[in-house]
Amino acid sequence: MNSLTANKIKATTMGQVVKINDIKAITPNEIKAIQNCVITHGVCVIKQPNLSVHDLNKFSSLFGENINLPTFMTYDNRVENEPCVVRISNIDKNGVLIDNFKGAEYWHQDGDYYPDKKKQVWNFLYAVITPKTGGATGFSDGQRVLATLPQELLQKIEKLQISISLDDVPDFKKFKANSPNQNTSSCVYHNMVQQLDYTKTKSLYLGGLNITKVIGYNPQQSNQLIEELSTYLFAADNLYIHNWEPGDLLIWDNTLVYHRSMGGYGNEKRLLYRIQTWVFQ
Ligand SMILES: O=C(O)CCC(=O)C(=O)O
Ligand SMILES: [Fe+2]
Repeated sequence: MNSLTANKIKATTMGQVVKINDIKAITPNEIKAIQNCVITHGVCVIKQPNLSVHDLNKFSSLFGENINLPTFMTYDNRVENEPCVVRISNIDKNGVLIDNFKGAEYWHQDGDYYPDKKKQVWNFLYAVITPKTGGATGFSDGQRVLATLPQELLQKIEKLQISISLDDVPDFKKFKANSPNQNTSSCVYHNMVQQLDYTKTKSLYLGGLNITKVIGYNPQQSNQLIEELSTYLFAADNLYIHNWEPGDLLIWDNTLVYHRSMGGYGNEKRLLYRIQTWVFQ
């Protein structure tokens, strides 16, 4: 494991930079260390210039089963011949700039719309073109935040569940309208505070904050509680904002951290490749 060191990004439990010499020649020990890093710190950053889409696909499949998403969940921007790789970009599949693109500019947890075991999704996001202004990705620490909540609030939410519907996800709605035959889902339910088999600590799980509903609460009570929790979740010291450089690879566990595009890049070009993986346990 000589080639791998992990450096704290800032003083939260979240986010570590992991150095590996060559991702294409990764060793079992290095894989284990990256797994531990993501599970402990939620997000891990690897600097790895010139990674091909094919190499990225191969790399992420070492950690789980790469997900072949239905088209309406891909911004209709899948990479040709690599069905599990999606362009997170304001450049469409024909190379045309999408004016004023604002995908993913809200706090969410990918996979919240799957039933409980299936929501254990890791994202692999790799930067190819980064804008000069804006275009960062923000993360909020769902593990650390629990320690910052007042005891009474923690006790209350430990008994609560949320519901999420795939039909409500803002980024999917537009594409779903164009493909009415794609399967739609009913609601799924999750504990608001959870401990997964493979993680070391509990985390606060709200899913996409703009679509989550607290079970047993009316819409106003539900929104009020989400707002109260948001003040802790999005406190400055519970955040990590990643300013991308080409060649950065970020890996995160969607059950442990929240993420969003921070936007602000106007019509400057931005191109990231993303793979989602159902993590092996
Ligand atoms: O564009 C970003 O910064 C985040 C994209 C996103 O939500 C994702 O990769 O799942
Ligand atoms: Fe996302």
